[in-house]
Amino acid sequence: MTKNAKLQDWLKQAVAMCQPDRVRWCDGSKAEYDEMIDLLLRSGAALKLDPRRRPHSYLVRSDPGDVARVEDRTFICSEHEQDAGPTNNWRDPAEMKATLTGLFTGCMRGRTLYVIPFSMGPIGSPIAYAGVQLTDSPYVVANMRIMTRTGQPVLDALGDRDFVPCLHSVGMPLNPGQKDAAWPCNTDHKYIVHFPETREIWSFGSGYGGNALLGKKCLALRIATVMARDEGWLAEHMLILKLTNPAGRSHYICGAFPSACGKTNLAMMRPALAGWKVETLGDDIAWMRFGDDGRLYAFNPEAGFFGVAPGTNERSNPNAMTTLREDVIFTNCALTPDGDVWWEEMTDALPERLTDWRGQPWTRDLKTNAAHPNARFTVSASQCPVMAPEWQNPHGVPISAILFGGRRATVVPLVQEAWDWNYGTFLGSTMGSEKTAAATGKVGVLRRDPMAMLPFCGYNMADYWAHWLRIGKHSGARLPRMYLVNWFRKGAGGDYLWPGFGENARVLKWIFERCEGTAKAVETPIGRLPAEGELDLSGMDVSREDLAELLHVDTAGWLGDAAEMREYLAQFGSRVPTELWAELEALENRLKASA
Ligand code: OXD
Ligand code: MN
Repeated sequence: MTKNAKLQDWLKQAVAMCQPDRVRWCDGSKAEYDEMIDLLLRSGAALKLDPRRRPHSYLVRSDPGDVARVEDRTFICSEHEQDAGPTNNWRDPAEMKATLTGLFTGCMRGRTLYVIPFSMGPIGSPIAYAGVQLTDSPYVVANMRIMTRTGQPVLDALGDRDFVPCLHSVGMPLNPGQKDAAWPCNTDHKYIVHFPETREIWSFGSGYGGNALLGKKCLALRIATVMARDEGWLAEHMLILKLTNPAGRSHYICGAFPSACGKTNLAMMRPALAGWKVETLGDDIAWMRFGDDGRLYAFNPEAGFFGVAPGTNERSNPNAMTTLREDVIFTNCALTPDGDVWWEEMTDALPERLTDWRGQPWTRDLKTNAAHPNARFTVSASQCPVMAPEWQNPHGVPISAILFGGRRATVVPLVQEAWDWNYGTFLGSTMGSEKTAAATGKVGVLRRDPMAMLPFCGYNMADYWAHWLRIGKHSGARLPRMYLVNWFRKGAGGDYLWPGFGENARVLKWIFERCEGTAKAVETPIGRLPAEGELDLSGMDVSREDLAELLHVDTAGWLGDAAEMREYLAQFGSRVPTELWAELEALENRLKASA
């Protein structure tokens, strides 16, 4: 299987601590996947959807107390508290290890410990990284097979090299004869823990998404940000897309948006502009390194999509709907009477009757959510009809532009271009977004979410900004252009001013043409905005007033925002790079001069 000494030693220790009844090495095969599904069907966690409607697909219902990432139970245990910074939950690593050792001791009694070797990135790629997850959850095994590359080829490529150990348990041991829960978890003791110096992950008590599929947020973001800082690259919460114009020229674009702000929709967009084409390389995570030509090359370390289902439909994301036709694991969606899934906004008309995500009868007069707002689909990227053929390129693709975007009902215009890398880094560092249901907590509240990395940076956020600024000084760098975008601006009446989805191609077209040097911009105090007539609105129904509002520079709003940014940055004290203070001051001065 493997002669990797670290893996063998670690596994031996984990088995002694967790005391599983059995150990099973996962080979990543289809037969193994089917077996895991069978276990979920027999436990009552999953049900098979009608194969005539949704072939080879399953609906899993989680425990109602285990439905989203738990940011308040996510910890960065660096040696020094300052290295985790004020936006992370810090605990002393030795104390945390002692707590976790207590919790993990005997935690897999009555269960099987599965060993999942996985690769983030194409197996054997010089820029991929391996992890090994130990877990007692068949749901995790099945999902990891979709979301990562797994199995013996990973071990073969690993040889004796280092990997990230990822220990996971649902935290519910079984006594002899004890009946299992359909979705075992430990609602009262959840710990999603990262040790950045030793590059280890320990996760206890949750079986859901980013808490449990440890290759995703834990490895490919939190631990990878630390590796990227030390090795001079970037690990980012970004989609990667390829945009091709009618003449057949292409640019690759990355985009950072907080969870549940439409990254998957943008990555798979069907453009509203004739002749333009978007192809997908990734919808959630991008790793970027400099190539020999000084450009930043990005690749997607994942192999599947773990997307938010509610809001996905033939209008918002027709390519996702095609991707989801078969071979999908759905979690916490509603069930239709004819054995298919349903979620809010999937269809124009509300179904009359459903079974809701908790398994309760639902009728439309109830006015409750039938699917959980953070209901998800897990599906292989290879099923997406618009995957760019180069998405598995082991060296990645050269990035021309980076987008930063959040949900902002006010202030931030549809699009603005940064003059240079430092100002772009400033815009990314101070971006805000109204909170969504992807994590537990109050929806709708504005929070600063730097580069959409607030819950995903494995070290002090101020040091992370310094790292971005350092990347900008890389010798011989030919850096991407940077943009702040906002699809979510609302008018006085509370309606969205911009239709979004495929219409966002109009903004992408302007960005593409900026990269080509053919589109014009106007200078404003906040950046460069599309010059009059430069945004292609052909065939689009947007009023002059709405457009003016979308591209309006709200000086008072920005001055208010800048004051908030100042307060936000101040919490990081002396670690804030001086360049960011300088950018903020210059922005305020430009705004005041124009007021
Ligand atoms: C995700 C998230 O699951 O950001 O991608 O929450
Ligand atoms: Mn995400």
